[in-house]
Amino acid sequence: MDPLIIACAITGAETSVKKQPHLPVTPEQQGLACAEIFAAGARIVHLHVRDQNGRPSQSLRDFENAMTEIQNKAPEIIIQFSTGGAVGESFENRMAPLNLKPHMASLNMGTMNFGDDVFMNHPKDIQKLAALLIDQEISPELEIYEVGMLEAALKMFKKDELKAPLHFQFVLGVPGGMSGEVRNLEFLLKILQTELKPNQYTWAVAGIGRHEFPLSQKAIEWGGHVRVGFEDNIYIKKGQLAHSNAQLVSHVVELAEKAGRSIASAEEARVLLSLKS
Ligand code: KMH
Ligand code: ZN
Repeated sequence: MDPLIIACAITGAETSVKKQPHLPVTPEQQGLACAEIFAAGARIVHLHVRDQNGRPSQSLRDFENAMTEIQNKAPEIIIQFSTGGAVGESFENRMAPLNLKPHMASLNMGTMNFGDDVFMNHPKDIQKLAALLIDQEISPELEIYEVGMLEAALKMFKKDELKAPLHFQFVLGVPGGMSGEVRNLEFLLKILQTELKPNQYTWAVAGIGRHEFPLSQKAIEWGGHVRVGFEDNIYIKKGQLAHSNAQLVSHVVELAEKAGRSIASAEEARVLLSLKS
């Protein structure tokens, strides 16, 4: 089995400092968090940033400030920008920070209810962003919240609007998408295995809330990769807040060690994901 790539979504757009006091929101805090998660075993940071008032931001300047700190404190980490931002952000704003040329960027594969909101991803915008990422050699991570989005990604691949190797992130447990039951991951993987050749894709799972570690365990066992972090889950165990993103990463490393799966080095992660930049 390939070594395990752990990604960490350190901040997100929906998590608040009120709910998780250790949430990194300033560029300095995000740089420090990246040094800690990298030391713990994470190789990718999925990055949302905040403005000076702690509000979700898609401003290029805010991304630049965070990126500078991250590159100083964790020079080897793979930086993946969120292009999802916060619900309600215009697609134009969501794409703007890509001028900074991160290694990777998320590409959300469809529109969905997102809790009490609607997370808009118009097909035309998805196509436009996919083309931009290919052109700029920024590797897309395909964010899949339900099966229709996987079908949409496969259709785009067949039309050559997405290129192999594809990297899928199954984000399971968002109210409005598929729930975080293991059977849902199994179902999605069956489709991947039917439709694609093994060398055409890699996959990871991000379980929301209490689903984070049970789904991580399955990804470790089944040859996938894992995302954890305060964007998805703020607890280390039921009712106990995690004291850092790195604590969540360390827990996954322990699960991998118990299962006999090695952790990818930064270089191995770059090769497994065929990163160009
Ligand atoms: N904040 C969510 C509405 C992404 O980063 O690409 C969307 C999100 C996805 O977090
Ligand atoms: Zn995100």
